[in-house]
Amino acid sequence: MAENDNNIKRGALVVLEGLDRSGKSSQSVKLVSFLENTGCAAELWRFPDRETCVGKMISSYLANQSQLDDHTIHLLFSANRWEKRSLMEDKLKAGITLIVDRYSYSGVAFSSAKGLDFEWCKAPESGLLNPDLVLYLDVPPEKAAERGGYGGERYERLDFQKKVGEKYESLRDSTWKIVDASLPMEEVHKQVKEYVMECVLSCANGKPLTQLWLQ
Ligand code: DGP
Repeated sequence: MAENDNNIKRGALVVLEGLDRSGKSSQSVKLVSFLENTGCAAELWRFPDRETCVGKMISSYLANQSQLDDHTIHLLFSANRWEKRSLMEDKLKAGITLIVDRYSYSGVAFSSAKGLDFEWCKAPESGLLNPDLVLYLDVPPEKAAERGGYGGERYERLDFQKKVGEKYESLRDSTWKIVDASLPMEEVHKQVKEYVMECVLSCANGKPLTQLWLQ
């Protein structure tokens, strides 16, 4: 599949970000089945990956079953992405598109919303794979809080989610695609799949794989 390191024909790394209950997980599932139906190899990934040893520690923390220092849990979330980095690279190079529900941007937004230094939060993410597309599902925190199941985990508090939203704004750049996630699910899906198809085609034609936040 590789032509050379700078211009490889490969799968796309697509990341969905947004507040808790913004609809990322539902849209990720719909996207993967849409891509599969069009004959495009795709897999659904999510971070944190709660199946690994590190992921189990994160899961216990999120369920308020364990307490950890804010810096420590930040580094665990990052380690959880690092432990999957080489597998992600192999899949992309094998032509598989990865639809990833949360990535490094969640890491920085959630931890800096707790008061940790923004640049410190970015540092351990540097060198992970750079997404080809970041889709931000934009929903007012009040509306997200009305959605089913809210409040079950550590970070699902309205005041905190408002801060997370502000941090996401600081992280956004002009390449992010912002989707109004207050719209009906099918309307959101329509917009999301248009962005994704364009991205998938450009990666299939050959695009360098780059690293996140390297100077
Ligand atoms: P989810 O499985 O997508 O519902 O995510 C679980 C919670 O963890 C959610 O409130 C967002 C938060 N989260 C996800 N990734 C990170 C991260 O890297 N760092 C921190 N501090 N929180 C994260």
